[in-house]
Amino acid sequence: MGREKSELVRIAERFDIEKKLEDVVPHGNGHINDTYLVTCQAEAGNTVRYILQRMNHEVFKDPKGLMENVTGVTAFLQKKIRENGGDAQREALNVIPLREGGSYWKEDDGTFWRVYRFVEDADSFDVVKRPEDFYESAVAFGHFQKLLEDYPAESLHETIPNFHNTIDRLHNFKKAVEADSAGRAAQVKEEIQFVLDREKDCYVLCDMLASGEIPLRVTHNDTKLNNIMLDKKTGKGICVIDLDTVMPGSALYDYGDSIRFGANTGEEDEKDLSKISCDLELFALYTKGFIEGCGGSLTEKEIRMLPMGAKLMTLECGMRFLTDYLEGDHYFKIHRPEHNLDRCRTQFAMVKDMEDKWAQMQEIVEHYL
Ligand code: ADP
Ligand code: GN1
Ligand code: MG
Repeated sequence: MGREKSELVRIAERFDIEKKLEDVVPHGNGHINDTYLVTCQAEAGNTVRYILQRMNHEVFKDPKGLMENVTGVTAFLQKKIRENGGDAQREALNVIPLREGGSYWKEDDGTFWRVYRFVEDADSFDVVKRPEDFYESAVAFGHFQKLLEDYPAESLHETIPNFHNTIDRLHNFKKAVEADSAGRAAQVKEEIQFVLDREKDCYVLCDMLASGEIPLRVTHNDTKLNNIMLDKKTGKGICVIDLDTVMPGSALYDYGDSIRFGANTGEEDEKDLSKISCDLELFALYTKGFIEGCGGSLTEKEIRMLPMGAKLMTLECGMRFLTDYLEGDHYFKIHRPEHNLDRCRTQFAMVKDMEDKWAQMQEIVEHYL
């Protein structure tokens, strides 16, 4: 992250936070933004914490539009939470405005910054430690989508165009193979072939959305387990975070991306591929929780397609990691030279395992039809 603490303090103090700032430290394991935890002392003597984030404007080319989405969606969620008797300061993200007004700060160096209230007494996990946590995350992600059912979708900016357009991702992948700008293609022939063998799959969800067979909804689009805060006391999914990609999409994206990350028996960047598989118990638990959380809003076709959602989101993510590796690692943060390649390999191993378990996955889902 490489920023001086004094610089971070100066940026944080532009926002309407408690006056006595005590510390700013790097926080979390996101692949996109730079995240910091800000600790302040309130006048009453209690500690108040915030999240300071540098938005990645290479990834999100329109930070203004992005923040319009975030302020719109969080205000909408807060209103619904209040109407249902909930705590809107905790159950939705709260954007802390600038002292001078506005939801984000642009530094002279062209970087973009924002501050959220820190969701206290809650954890976000990088791996499933207890199956019930995964179940609760499913209920919360399903419910999140249900809450946004009547959000005015036309008002949302497309923060990353074609984000889960798997056909477009496939085209970009092929371009990256062709260009081979980092000179790495020869070294990953097997991985390239893995995608080419599954080209047809890449069309399935896009075609169904285009024909209207499955509906376009307002979705989160980045539903990995560390994008939800689980209440330390109750274990419930208290707050969905990382709202940068809330856009029109398919319920199958949200469901699928959670399975991709959380139902994997290994970590996203595990080097030992014998540790990677799709845990069918976790798959079944998440399926149950997500369908419940969606509160009856999923169509029969969507439920039938859940296994395909899981497989395609995993294939797509692996293809994105491989594309980034081929292009010289400019998109996802990496912490070692072959990090993106390792990530790609876990995703493809997960896809392969899902293919082997396809009949069982379908059987689990059919239970809900
Ligand atoms: P990225 O887009 O880089 O993934 P996130 O918004 O997901 O960034 O933030 C990274 C991590 O910081 C999250 O996984 C979570 O652990 C933590 N985090 C982010 N926002 C909050 C918040 N409001 N309260 C508590 N923790 C948060
Ligand atoms: C990124 O931002 P983060 O770390 O929650 C990425 C997702 C990928 C994920 C893979 C905006 O999520 O699409 O599925 O990494 N987010 C963006 O771990 O590209
Ligand atoms: Mg995140």
